[in-house]
Amino acid sequence: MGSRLRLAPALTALLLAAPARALSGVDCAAPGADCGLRDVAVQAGVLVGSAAQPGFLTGDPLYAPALAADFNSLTAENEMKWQALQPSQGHFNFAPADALVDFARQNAMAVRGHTLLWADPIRIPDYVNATTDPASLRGLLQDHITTVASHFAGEVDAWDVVNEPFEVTSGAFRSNVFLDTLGPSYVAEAFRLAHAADPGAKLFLNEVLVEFGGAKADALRVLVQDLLAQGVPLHGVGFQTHLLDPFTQIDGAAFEATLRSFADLGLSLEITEMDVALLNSDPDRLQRQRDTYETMVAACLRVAECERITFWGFTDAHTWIDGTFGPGRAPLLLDAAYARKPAWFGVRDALVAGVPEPAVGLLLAAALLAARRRAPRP
Ligand code: 9MR
Repeated sequence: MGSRLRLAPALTALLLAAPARALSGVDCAAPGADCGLRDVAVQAGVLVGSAAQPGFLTGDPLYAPALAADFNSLTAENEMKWQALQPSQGHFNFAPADALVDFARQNAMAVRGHTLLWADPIRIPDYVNATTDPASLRGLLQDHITTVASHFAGEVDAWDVVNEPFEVTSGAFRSNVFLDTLGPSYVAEAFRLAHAADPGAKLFLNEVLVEFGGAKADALRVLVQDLLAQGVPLHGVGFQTHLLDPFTQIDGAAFEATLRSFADLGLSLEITEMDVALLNSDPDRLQRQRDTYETMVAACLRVAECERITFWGFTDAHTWIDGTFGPGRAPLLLDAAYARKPAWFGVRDALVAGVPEPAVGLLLAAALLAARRRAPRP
């Protein structure tokens, strides 16, 4: 990795707000250094994040300290979704999401907003699904996005504005009340509303199963180009990176090529929801999982526009994979007792390899850039 600077505005903001917490003062690339992932990441010039749930912050004594030790960015796993924030029309409940934002602030973490619009019928409240009059539906969209993005303005540095607009395994738009009522332009409308409510936030399109190229990634690129050509305020693409081992072919070069193809359009990129579910009893599976994490993180670090890596949780004690695929898939970086797995070391090693020499040069540059103020985005 060369000496390119890769300082997301959110990272510089952290350095400005809490330099002592944001910087460990230890050279994490030195042999034997004992650093949390966040300390290595800041020296590599990226943010490293986790999805989190507020119930575990209070209900599991090991959870909060482990979250704060390794991560300098946080995503609400569920609490910023429409269903959670506005379960019935006009009644907003911000308390659980605000608890996560408070935790992030106390621990010098950035916050990713997830997500203003995940329009799948089972992910959206019934009163929205039932609104098939275009003007009324537009009104709901405007109310929701404006209220939510305004509420979190200044706290959330990046929003997944639209999550998973496509079918899971193809580049066809997924049917939902917005597509069916307003047509595909609902995507552009959501971005414009988000930008009007929080002009300082980076706005992302977030998709699944586009990491290694192919027809769905091609379709996403076409959609992105189309939005940019219309002047839609779209600033980034999120690669969810939910991987299954061993059925997914992990190809770091293909991931890098995909990232570059979007970077070439002038976009920021992030890994937004990474986990690697184990599916068999191969004795080497923890090592393979480590390799998968290392390969994907290293690919992100090779692309200057790839600014943040977020995992979909951090301990095998709490993962959506158990509920969806059954127990025993152990997809995350720490085991259920919060001990570091080989996967943790795979991420650490990829981050260490991404620290430019000498690290101090990056830190000085960070301090300079920290003076830059958060300005509205085009
Ligand atoms: O992990 C999340 C799980 O707890 C929720 O029940 C589910 C539905 O809201 O969403 C899961 O997170 C998803 C994310 O929001 C979007 N990409 C896929 C994630 C895993 O399903």
